[in-house]
Amino acid sequence: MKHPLLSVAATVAMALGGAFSTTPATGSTAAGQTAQGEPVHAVLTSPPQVPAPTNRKHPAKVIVELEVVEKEMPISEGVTYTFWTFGGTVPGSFIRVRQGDTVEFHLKNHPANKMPHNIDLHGVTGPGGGAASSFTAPGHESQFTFKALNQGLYVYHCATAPVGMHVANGMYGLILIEPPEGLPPVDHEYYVMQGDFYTVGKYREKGAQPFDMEKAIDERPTYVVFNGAEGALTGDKALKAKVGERVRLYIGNGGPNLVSSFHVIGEIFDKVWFEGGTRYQENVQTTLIPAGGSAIAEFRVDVPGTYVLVDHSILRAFNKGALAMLKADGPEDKTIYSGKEVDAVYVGDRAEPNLAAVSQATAAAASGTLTREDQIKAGQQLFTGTCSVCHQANGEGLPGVFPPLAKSDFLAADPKRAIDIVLHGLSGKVTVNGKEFTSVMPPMSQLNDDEVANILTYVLNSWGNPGGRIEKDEVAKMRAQATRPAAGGH
Ligand code: HEC
Ligand SMILES: [Cu+2]
Repeated sequence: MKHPLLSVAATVAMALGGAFSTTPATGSTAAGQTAQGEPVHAVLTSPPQVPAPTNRKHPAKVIVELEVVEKEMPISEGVTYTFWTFGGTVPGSFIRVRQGDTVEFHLKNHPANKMPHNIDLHGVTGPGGGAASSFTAPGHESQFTFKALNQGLYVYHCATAPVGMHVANGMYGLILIEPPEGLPPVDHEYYVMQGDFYTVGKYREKGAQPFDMEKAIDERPTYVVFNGAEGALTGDKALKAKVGERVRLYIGNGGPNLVSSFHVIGEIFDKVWFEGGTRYQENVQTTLIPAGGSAIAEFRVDVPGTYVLVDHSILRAFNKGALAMLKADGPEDKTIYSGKEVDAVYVGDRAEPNLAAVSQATAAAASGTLTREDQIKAGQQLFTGTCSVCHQANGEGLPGVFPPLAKSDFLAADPKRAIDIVLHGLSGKVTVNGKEFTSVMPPMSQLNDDEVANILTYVLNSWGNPGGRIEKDEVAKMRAQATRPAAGGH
């Protein structure tokens, strides 16, 4: 209030605000509404489920009870991470209320937890979005009440210091504040939220992985995933729909650092309520979701198949985990799409949900009981989607383009040389089984030492190759000797 005249003008504008408002979408009309009827207990859901519409024609008092749970869960096959969660899942429980509702919010911090937490809901009008009123020590509960003034899809997150660490550990979720008339009905509503994670170990390095604050500050995530884990929504856990059905995705981005270029491979969004707001855009390929932001995307499934949800910053999808699936059953429509379904090559090892043998092999390696058979099984699963892309699943390669690994005399002549080929790639002329190849194999430097050892042991013991075994230490030694840049080719 520096200037008296300005402050008078502001007061007048505020007083007139309600009267001028013609659209029910803004907050001011909801401000005067009072809760009617008995208080309602909000039904919260775990991702990817979304609570049913409120189907209410009047504002109500809604009681929300959310518990913070710190727990170790898988972040990738054979990799665990200690997540801090709202409701036991990452992202946290989905909350659904109606514009004009009065929300009595209870935040509980489980007594077994180690850290204090609070909650900042972006759908709350008030200091800190509730954070200032919800600081809660382990074994305690806080309560505050807010009016849901503005409709929209809002992120909520923990805002306890160090905020970045709390968010990086998975402390975020979505709250939908429905417009008074509700949203148009659809066949399926799903809850998908992206997050970036920072572990001390490399991508897919097995075991319990601690948080790496330095990587987080540098914004160099080890994992970028949907719904808290690589593979949370692939294979048997894929989202489902049938041809002809309408699907609505409530998509959030918890960050803490990255912006998401959200895309569904093979679909076009009929509508996107961009930024989780009131208006929608139509016919969208990729929608940008800021950290701490959201979008609602809707599409009709016209042909059957597997649709792949990705962050189109595409290395995040194929090398950091930001890949989910929606599987649609139903009759084909050749007038829309001709066929050849599920591109296993495109989707890579995520097409096969089962990487269990890989973690078994890692566990066996840790306990010193790793057998050649363990390695072969793990290697087979890793070969799919990595080497099979070029050398084919049966190891036969493609004539004139990719040399065979099956009965390869080149491989048999010096099996250890294959370690170098996988780590650093191969180019120039090679002769395999009497046929010349002058092509380029890129370095597979994203694979860790275990993975290279297992894949090569599998190759050596398949398709009539001479057998034998490659050990992790041999790979480590070869990697350390590298004079060429790991991903440079040449
Ligand atoms: C992007 C395609 C591609 C991928 C993926 C790929 N390779 Fe290759 N690979 C090639 C090409 C091309 C050559 C021949 C290079 C040349 O002409 O100099 C080759 C050569 C080889 C050779 C030596 C020749 C032979 O047939 O014995 C081995 C061994 C080999 N690859 C193993 C692997 C393994 C194991 C993987 C998975 C970790 C893999 N490759 C992934 C394309 C690929
Ligand atoms: Cu927290």
